[in-house]
Amino acid sequence: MSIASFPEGFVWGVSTSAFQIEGATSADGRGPSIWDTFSADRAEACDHYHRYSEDVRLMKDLGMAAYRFSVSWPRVFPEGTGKANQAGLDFYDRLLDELLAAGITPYATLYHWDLPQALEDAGGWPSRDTAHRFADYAVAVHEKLGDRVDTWFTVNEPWVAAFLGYGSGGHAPGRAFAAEAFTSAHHMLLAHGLGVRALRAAGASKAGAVLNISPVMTPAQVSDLGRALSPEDAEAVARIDALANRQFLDPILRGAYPADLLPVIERAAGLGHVHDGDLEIISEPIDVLGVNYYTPLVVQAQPSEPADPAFPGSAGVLFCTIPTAVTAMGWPIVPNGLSLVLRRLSEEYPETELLVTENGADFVDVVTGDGIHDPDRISFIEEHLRALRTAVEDGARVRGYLVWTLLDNLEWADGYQRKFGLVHVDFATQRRRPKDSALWYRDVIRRNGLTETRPRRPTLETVA
Ligand code: PNW
Repeated sequence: MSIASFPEGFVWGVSTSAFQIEGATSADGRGPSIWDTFSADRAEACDHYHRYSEDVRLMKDLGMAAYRFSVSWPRVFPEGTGKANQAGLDFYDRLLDELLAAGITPYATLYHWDLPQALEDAGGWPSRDTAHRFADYAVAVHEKLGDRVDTWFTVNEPWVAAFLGYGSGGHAPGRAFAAEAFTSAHHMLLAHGLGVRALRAAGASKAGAVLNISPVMTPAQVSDLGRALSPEDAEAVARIDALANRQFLDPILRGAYPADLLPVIERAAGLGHVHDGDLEIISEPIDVLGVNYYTPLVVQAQPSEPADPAFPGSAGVLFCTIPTAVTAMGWPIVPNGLSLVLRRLSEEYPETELLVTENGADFVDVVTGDGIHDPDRISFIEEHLRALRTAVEDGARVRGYLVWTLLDNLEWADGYQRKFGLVHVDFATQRRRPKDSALWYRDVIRRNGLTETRPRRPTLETVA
């Protein structure tokens, strides 16, 4: 049996986030977050707050080397400011002890979208003060957990948090104003930079950002639709790439907003929120860039198209559906988008080490008495791992891969119907059962590689 192996020391694991699994939303003094307000009465999630031991045991049995979790800000600062709530921090203390006893390396994310409601009431991310409160919070968490966590991530996917939270309103806090989305994005970048500085000053050994990076393609690039790539298409691709990707990459890794994005920001929000010195803070060097990859954005020029509120400034750009297999959520499955992203990042930002911090998919699983069958998830992960391996062969510096996610969980505005887990959760009983994909992933980890060559899902021709 031939094995497509991965580099020695390649880190295998899973990612989760606090609000999506913990539940226990008022335990031990936790305050409300914007997601409690936005999706009231659904927050028991996986009751991980009480079942973390079982969940760590599951990860151990599956052979996970690393676990990326997020800390719930409103557990630590129920009112957003003031004195840290030790009872809330104690939960992560217990979790870390359990992880380390199981031989699993913890990666901690500080902000995975659960802003304390009190900070939203005081202005939320459109307010600059929130970035400073984030730095205070980073210090408090590091003080308690810094002896056992050596890799820290600041803000998860600022594009989603800023542009779905304050631009389209599809995510908490449900506001829909382009100006607020841009100022929120800047303040999340500032929070990242202030957080990295604070973590370093406190002695953290590795700190980084997690960005949702999508390759942006035109239909002419991903398939032959009989339409040549026009200069207008190329401009549409560049505009969406600036909004989705370079808006975050360039300030963090180059200390400047992309020149082609500045007029777009200025038209929507002015530039008064970008203070002198901010970009210097935001570009504080990082050790690792977390890459979340799910699906590409596919666009072409279409003059009559109105702007999409999640992409202010996108008038004249059509977001296209492409004839490829999709997940249950309807997200196109394009594995070599991951190769493109990893190659591009290692070419454009060669100093930065990469870690795939999220990749995964929701499917309709077949639940039977003898197991949970999810062949589509196995194919999805396998194809993305082959794509990752290709990028590594081409020289990309990728230190590991974390599946999104360990457990079926609370998928934000979509609630419980979306199943991204390697492990099935029966929400009536909280019973956990590993799916076929979990067992398959365990074997990949054991041999540090893939074996059988499965028939590949027919994919579109791409530029990769
Ligand atoms: C990521 N989009 O969210 C998050 O980091 C996870 O918490 C989430 O559960 C997972 O992916 C699956 O959705 C995204 O609209 C949410 O492009 C929305 C988008 C991308 C990522």
